[in-house]
Amino acid sequence: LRASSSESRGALIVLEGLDRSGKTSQSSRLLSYLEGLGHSTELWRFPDRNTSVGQMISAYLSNKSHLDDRTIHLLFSANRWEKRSLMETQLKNGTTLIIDRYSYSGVAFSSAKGLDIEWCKAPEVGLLAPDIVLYLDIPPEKAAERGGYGGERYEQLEFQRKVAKCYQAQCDSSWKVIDACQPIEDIEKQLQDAVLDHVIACERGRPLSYLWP
Ligand code: DGP
Ligand code: NA
Ligand code: NA
Repeated sequence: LRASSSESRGALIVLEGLDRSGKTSQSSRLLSYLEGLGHSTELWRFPDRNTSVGQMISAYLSNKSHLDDRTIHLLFSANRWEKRSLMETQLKNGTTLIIDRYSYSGVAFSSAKGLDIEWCKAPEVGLLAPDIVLYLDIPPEKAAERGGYGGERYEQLEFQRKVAKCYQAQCDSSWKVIDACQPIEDIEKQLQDAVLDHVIACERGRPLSYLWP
């Protein structure tokens, strides 16, 4: 007899970092790696701009609309909540999810505006907790030098400096911090090494947990 807590599932892998830290391209490489090993894997991102909430967020980020800081905070959170049940279904189906940004972005970007960190964390309570947070660590100045800041609302050096501090405030020993200034292939390899044990532990029945663990 197997307890339900020992059922096989996919892993929830989160990538975090400043804008231009390389999350998006590394997420794709990680997807190819895990698929290549035969693990059912999907790549998601937040904000998910395809939902109606996501379209409101997208309009805000591109400065086409203006919303109160707490209002937009709650919309970003709602955008994660609207995907929560599908997330759980997929994980229980055995699919590993790589997620480009999650609740830690929510807390970092809003507390960087001066909102209270506990207030920022509250609406995330009960979302699924990641099995591993991979933080692509880059000095804000280096990220800005990479260019390709697309001109969205938060893509400014001064603000990204504050966001970096707010990520640091959340970072603990459960995060895997990776120097994002290294060559792309080195980062890729370190991410691969960091996730594999978690994918296997989840396949062997590590129970799901919930924010904030
Ligand atoms: P991206 O699509 O990853 O470039 O994200 C768009 C921007 O939104 C980026 O500057 C990070 C920011 N962001 C992502 N998630 C959240 C969130 O939950 N809250 C806030 N305030 N900002 C977020
Ligand atoms: Na961006
Ligand atoms: Na995102």
